[in-house]
Amino acid sequence: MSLSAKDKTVVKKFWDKVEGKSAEIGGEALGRMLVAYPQTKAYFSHWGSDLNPQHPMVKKHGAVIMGGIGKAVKNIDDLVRGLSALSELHAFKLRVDPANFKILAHNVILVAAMYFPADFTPEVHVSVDKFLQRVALALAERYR
Ligand code: HNI
Repeated sequence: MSLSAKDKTVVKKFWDKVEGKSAEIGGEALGRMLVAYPQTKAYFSHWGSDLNPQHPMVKKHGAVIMGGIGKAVKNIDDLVRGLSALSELHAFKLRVDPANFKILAHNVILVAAMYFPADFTPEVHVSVDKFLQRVALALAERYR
């Protein structure tokens, strides 16, 4: 399932569109993940017990996560290397179950589509989905 040259072009172009709204999109994606997949809340319990999507830390961290996605776009030709430090952090320090990367990827693509419905053509959908699955895989790389 490697990314084709066309996938990479499509992802970069869509990211150029999305980047300006990425903090908002990330906050909403993270907030939705915590509501729709409540098992993911366990990792953020240090932010307090009332982890609703409006929580300022959720909004703030949404921007941080999208910074990670932006880094992935920049390293699209070698995601494993580009995301290696982030993978190590999630594996050994944060101890996030890597199954959750796919769950967050799903929420990110969903919210990006909500924000940019006209740009989110089937062609964009397939390439961005492939890209985010590769990001999830690259983030799981150091779990061994
Ligand atoms: Ni994640 C911290 C990027 C998925 C739980 N995460 C980060 C940071 C980045 C980041 C960037 C900040 C690193 C630093 O401080 O140097 N995370 C990403 C990306 C994805 C992802 C790109 C997937 C697309 N993280 C997840 C998932 C979970 C998760 C799925 C849990 C369900 N991440 C965390 C936690 C932290 C974190 C917890 C630390 C939060 C804190 O308190 O600062």
